[in-house]
Amino acid sequence: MDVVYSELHALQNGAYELIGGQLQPPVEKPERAETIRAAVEAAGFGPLLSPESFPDDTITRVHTPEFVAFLSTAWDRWVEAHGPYDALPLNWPVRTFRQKIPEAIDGLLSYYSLDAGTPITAGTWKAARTAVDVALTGARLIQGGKRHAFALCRPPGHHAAADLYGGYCFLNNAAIAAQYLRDNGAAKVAVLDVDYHHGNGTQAIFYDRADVFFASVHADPLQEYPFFLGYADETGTGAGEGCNANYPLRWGTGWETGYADALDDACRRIHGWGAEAVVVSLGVDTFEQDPISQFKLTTPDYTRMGERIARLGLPTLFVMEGGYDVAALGDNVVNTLTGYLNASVVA
Ligand code: SP5
Ligand code: ZN
Repeated sequence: MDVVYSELHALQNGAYELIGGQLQPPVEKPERAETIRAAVEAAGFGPLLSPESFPDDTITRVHTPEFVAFLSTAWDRWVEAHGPYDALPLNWPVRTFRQKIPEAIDGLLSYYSLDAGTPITAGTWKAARTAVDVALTGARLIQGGKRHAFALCRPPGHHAAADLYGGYCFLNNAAIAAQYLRDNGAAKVAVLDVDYHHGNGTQAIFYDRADVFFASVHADPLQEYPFFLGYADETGTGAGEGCNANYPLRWGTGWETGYADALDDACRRIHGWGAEAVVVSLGVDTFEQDPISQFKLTTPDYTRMGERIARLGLPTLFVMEGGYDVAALGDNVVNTLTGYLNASVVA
């Protein structure tokens, strides 16, 4: 399986994350992508391909031009105002506030963000922009006839909406890849999101559309971040009614205790809908030892996950999302891809 990777991911390297009331080193750190790259190479996956450059209009098919302009200039404006420290928002336009776009950089961070856990640093734009190229290079391989590819994206993307960043995500790599597949020949594309957290950004981007099906298996937002989207009654709207499927699962869920059944149902829905290709938002933060998560998947369970995805029988682009137990990340990703490959039926 081709693997697309760029070392420029390391340009995203925040100093701190506010987590549980403490400033700690971020869990979303460069070692994540490096350990995955080493593991997939050691497991014989490859070749390791560098990303091609894609134009900005692939991004603005999914994100607003204003948001892209903000992200690409935010660091310089922040440094001018405050100095070279991680750029973080401090308040949000929640209930009772107006949705105005402010002038000051602090206000812009507030307007365009959904949390304070996602630092914008000197290298954020370059890293996020490159992750899009990584995803699109994978999408182009699929569009060109490959049955599968792995886009080793970092930073991740699935929390980013048309004009929102957060959850360690800036640009929605998987959504941009799905849109690219739509724009280059596939009439119906599914996104299957198996990250522990609900893919609120991807859902929001495609919520009113009948040409992209979004299915997500994730921790119940009553208990878990991002809290305000990802419920089972979110089924799509307008033309997109029936094209969104959420599987919220309670803390403590394991493979045999709800996860496998939810994944199976999500895959059935994607198959029944008639997807021509699937983009998998591959987060492995469902792992039992993940430092910020409460599911109980084990390393062997990821082999089963890959096998189930393979039984869709669809051209498949894996796009890396979350997963924070660096010691096990490599094995969990390799098992997913190996399970997929060993079970895939060549059409
Ligand atoms: C891509 C992705 O996986 N983003 C996840 C962003 C989650 N950020 C909030 C984390 C809050 C963790 N709270 C639990 C702490 C347990 N010690
Ligand atoms: Zn996650």
